[in-house]
Amino acid sequence: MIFITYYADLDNDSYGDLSDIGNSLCNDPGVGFSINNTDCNDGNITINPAATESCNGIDDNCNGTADDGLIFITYYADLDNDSFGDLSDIGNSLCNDPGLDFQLTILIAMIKCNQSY
Ligand SMILES: [Ca+2]
Ligand SMILES: [Ca+2]
Ligand SMILES: [Ca+2]
Ligand SMILES: [Ca+2]
Repeated sequence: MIFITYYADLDNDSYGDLSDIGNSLCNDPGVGFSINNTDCNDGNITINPAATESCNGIDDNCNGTADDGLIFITYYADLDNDSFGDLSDIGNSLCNDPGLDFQLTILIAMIKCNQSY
């Protein structure tokens, strides 16, 4: 008899639940189980070690860090939408473009000193 340790894989992404201690079985339990336990979110099929990290504040690829490997740019509030960021804003480092109301260039932010114009 060959016993293999199987781990619950509830989302069926082929990666077992990281928190599962596993069951040593001599028969393949089939769907819903995996021989690894590397899935950091076994309730979401798009989150597993093979996933591509996307900008969402979540650790998609289960390497322990959210949004790692993505390009972060510092954006500054631009409430009057004149494309010059607020000089007094300390800025936000973001991996996605927040759109209008923000401007990304620190040099431009330094030039603009009055957001009411
Ligand atoms: Ca899984
Ligand atoms: Ca998963
Ligand atoms: Ca990650
Ligand atoms: Ca992410």
